[in-house]
Amino acid sequence: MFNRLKIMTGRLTLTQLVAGMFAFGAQAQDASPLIPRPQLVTSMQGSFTINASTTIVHAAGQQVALATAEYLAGLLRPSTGFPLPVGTTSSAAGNQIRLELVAKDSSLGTEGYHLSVTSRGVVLKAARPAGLFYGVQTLRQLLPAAVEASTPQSSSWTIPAQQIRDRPEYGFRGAMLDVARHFFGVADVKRFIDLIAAYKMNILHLHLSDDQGWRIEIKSWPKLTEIGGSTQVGGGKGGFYTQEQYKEIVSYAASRHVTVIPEIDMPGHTNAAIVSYPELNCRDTAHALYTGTAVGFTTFCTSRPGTYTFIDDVLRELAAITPGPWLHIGGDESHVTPKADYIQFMNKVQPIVSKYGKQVIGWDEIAHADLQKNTVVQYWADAGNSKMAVKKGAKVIISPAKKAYLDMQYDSTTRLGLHWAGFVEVDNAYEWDPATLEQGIGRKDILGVEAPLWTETIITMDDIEYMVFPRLPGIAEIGWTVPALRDWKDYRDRLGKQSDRFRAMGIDYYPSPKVDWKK
Ligand code: TNX
Repeated sequence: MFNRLKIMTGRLTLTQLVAGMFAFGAQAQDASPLIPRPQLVTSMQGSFTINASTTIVHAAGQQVALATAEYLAGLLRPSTGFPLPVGTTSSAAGNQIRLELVAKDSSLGTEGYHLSVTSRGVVLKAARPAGLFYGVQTLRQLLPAAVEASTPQSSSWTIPAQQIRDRPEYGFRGAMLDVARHFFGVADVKRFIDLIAAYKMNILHLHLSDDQGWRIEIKSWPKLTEIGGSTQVGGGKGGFYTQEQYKEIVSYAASRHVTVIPEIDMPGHTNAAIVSYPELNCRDTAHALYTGTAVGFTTFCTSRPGTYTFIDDVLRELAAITPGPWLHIGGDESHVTPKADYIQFMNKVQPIVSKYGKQVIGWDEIAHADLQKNTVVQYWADAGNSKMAVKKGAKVIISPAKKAYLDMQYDSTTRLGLHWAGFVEVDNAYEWDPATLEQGIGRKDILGVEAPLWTETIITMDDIEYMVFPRLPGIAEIGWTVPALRDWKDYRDRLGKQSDRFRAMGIDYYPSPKVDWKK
């Protein structure tokens, strides 16, 4: 406990700390066990019940809160069947869910919120719109699970009275979807966004190109999608996003406070591009389209100027439709690129990304190159590479395959997935701390946490859900909740109580034997 207190005092005021100690006990009996666990919960007497006359309001003049108010109404109307009109008010009347942006509260940061539930109503305050959005996600979990249903339910929509003060540990909390090995359409990606945002994740990394497929329209190189997008693992028809569809994904994500990071993997993992334009390969041989699952057998020609003209065009077009600050340039498993060529290649490509106003992210192998000042390195397999990156001054995204890879099988009986990094059961995926995982990579070096889902064996949305749930809520909590408030047994109990919520959301989850699921 002493250590825990010491850690907490670094981040919380004494008052918050004392309240937090009470809350520690309070949440154990709480009927709404939240994931991710909030920083501070203070239970109170009484409750508030949403009924047919409840209104959702935002303070007059705060148009920016309107979008979140509408979003909340959209979540609550189908299952409650209530009209829940959205409007402005200047008076604090009863029976309202009130969303309010407060001028400045440095203790809330850009994503924090303060939620107050009393018998009179709900008041949600945040300094920024993202905070209101996360307060809404919390409110959602405080309601009975039936709130997630898409048709009217007969339930009492009661929320226990309480105060919650909350903000995330990391500003970067992500999931990755590999749409290259198997293609997933816009509707699936939107559902994926909704599912990660419900657990307060704010990054969607899209792995848009690989040996098996090129999934984003590049107008100056049309064969990339015409040819390179025409198949996938197993030989299915593949697919790609037009730039319009990509923009639709990006703006849907933004409406859920999720930033999209597009990845074009290079110089390896490039068979689909090379088949489309054989001159990208040194040997000018048009390889065949590839529908298997091997890795590391292709490379761009790093010595030809034309390769960089191509990359410049691709990254220019991608940067123009990507409002987020990052472009991911892959860089993993380039087994057939000589090391010196790889380094030279990465040294040339990083400035192209900068030229288009974006920041580079690369898989941990990129640490071998000269890293630009703001290049971010994603730790997935090689701790040595990642430590080298830190020594070079880079920030790191933590995605260790043995903990955070959502395509790893849960155990030897799992029908889907791979196990090259081991089996990753729900406890294994939860019981670790990014800041102590590797010596030499500390809290200050870490941008955040990301859980990738590679899709060699993943074909349908149901497959995605089965691998992502229930591990993703745990990774989301690792990104959101301070380590001092995280504990497997406590988490396991909260997770067990999410099962009816998963069902109401139509999530096809893996009922891990490590968890006592409350039916
Ligand atoms: C390694 S993770 C890869 C991917 C595979 C994945 C399967 C990474 C940067 N490279 O190409 O899909 O393993 O788990």
